[in-house]
Amino acid sequence: MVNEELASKLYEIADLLDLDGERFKPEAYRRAARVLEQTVEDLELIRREHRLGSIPGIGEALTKKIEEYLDTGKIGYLDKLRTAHPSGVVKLMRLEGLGPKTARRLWLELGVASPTELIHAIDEGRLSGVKGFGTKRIAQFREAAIKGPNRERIGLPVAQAVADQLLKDLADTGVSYDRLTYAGSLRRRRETVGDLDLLATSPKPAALIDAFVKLPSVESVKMSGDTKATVLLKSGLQVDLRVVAPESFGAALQYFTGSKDHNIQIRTMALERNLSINEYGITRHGTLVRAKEEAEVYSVLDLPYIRPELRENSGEIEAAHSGELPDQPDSFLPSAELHIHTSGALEPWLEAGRNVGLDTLGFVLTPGAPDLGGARVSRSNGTPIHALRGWEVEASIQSSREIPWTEIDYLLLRPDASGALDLEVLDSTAISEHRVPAFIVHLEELRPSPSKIRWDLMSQASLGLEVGVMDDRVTCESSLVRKAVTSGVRIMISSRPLRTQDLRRIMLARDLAYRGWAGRQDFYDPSHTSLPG
Ligand code: DGT
Ligand code: CA
Ligand code: CA
Repeated sequence: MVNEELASKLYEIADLLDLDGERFKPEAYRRAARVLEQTVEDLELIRREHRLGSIPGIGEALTKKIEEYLDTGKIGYLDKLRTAHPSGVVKLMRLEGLGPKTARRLWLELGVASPTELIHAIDEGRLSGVKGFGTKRIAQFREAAIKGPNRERIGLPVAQAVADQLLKDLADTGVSYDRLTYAGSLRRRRETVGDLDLLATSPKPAALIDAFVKLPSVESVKMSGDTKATVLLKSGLQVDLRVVAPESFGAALQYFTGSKDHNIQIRTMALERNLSINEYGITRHGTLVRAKEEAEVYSVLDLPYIRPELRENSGEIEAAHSGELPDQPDSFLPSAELHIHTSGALEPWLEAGRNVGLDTLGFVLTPGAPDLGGARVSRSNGTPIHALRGWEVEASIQSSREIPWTEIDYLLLRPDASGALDLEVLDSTAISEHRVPAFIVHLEELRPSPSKIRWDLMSQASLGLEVGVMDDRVTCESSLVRKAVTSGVRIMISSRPLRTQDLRRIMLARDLAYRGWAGRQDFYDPSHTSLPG
């Protein structure tokens, strides 16, 4: 998506200007980048209509750079900045916990110009005694330099599976703890996860840490202390475990869930009210009041609880303040899974669907698929569960004659074999005449990028968007969901199941959609629609 690509370029400019010690410009670029990230309309379109200047925070100089980027795919100013800085210093800046300001100090004050030089400087003791660099911080620098700038991120569903297994393994050791959960980007349902952050309370912290570092899935122990440990799993994923005091669990959970930007904004708000918030609790007039529950952090600021999925400092605090947060997903359970391809028996699917609380399952008709026959509602074993018949075709079909309209309950439309999604040639008249709900699916197959999705056409033709969670990744970014929702497009969540047990992923799909600001009314729910037949 061109908006996001450009935003990342602006962030890079801001970082490089920070490295130069510029004072106000970096923040101006970051502000503009954030605005672009949240702009629903494609920049190409805005530009064509000469409306770039009307985007808040985008002045004349930035307009020129945006136009340059749209025309040439480059920003000369950024290229100049890139060549003006030693690449090693840029790598320093990208290390975890460093950032441009620290990299600048290391570079100018100590002549350290790369991660390798940083390790040498630390080992020679050249950082000791330097203002602002305590022993702890220096140790973190060294660890970050060894790890290097680019850790690979893993897909949300994989991270969730690893975390579930880890929590189960820890429980199976029999070690005692009271609370144990994950925080960080996994809890925020970010599409990819850098590392896992576990948080616990326990009557015996040391025993819990000990059991944790000895789990069979642990490859090596990077750090192990009284209340905190960091390990590398055999799968390559890093996991931090922190054991905190029970009275501070809520504050710690809020702190380690992040995102960092959200927390900064929350703490700034607190300071304006003469409060200070950290991972232990809330301090008022010099007295620390611990926060056992996370919601206390928000209620002390007179805010409703903001769910982790939204904590990206992308308007959620303002929305909470004005009562405009999307409906919280705990109040609405997923009701349907419409994207099942199977050639096996139906009964195990219906059973599994019922177990995760679904009331409707949709089977995509293909040669060899099970015959639903007249059995539209299965009442065996209690709660009734509806079985629907779907049909999947390429969205670019120009003729709707091949679609067995009278036999199907809904339509799934996917990109064509080349990955293109051409909604202009879609026969939307036929779809609306047959009154069949239709959804765009398999967004993960879209090439080259989703920037060309015509939200206006989708909304006009009442096409819904599939937000799916597959085995190893998600079908689309939540930023795309946000654009869909803003354009009035409804969301159809799917666990993209290959096996019956995959149906459980539907919760993750719901959370991901919520992360894209989809509220209750934005979800497609077949039970609220009268079905034909
Ligand atoms: P990841 O692991 O890259 O997918 O993303 P996160 O958000 O899990 O980041 P991580 O693991 O570095 O830190 C977990 C949370 O801890 C983060 O979201 C906010 C909090 N946190 C960590 N370091 C800092 C920090 O230096 N300042 C602030 N304000 N919060 C931090
Ligand atoms: Ca993390
Ligand atoms: Ca971490």
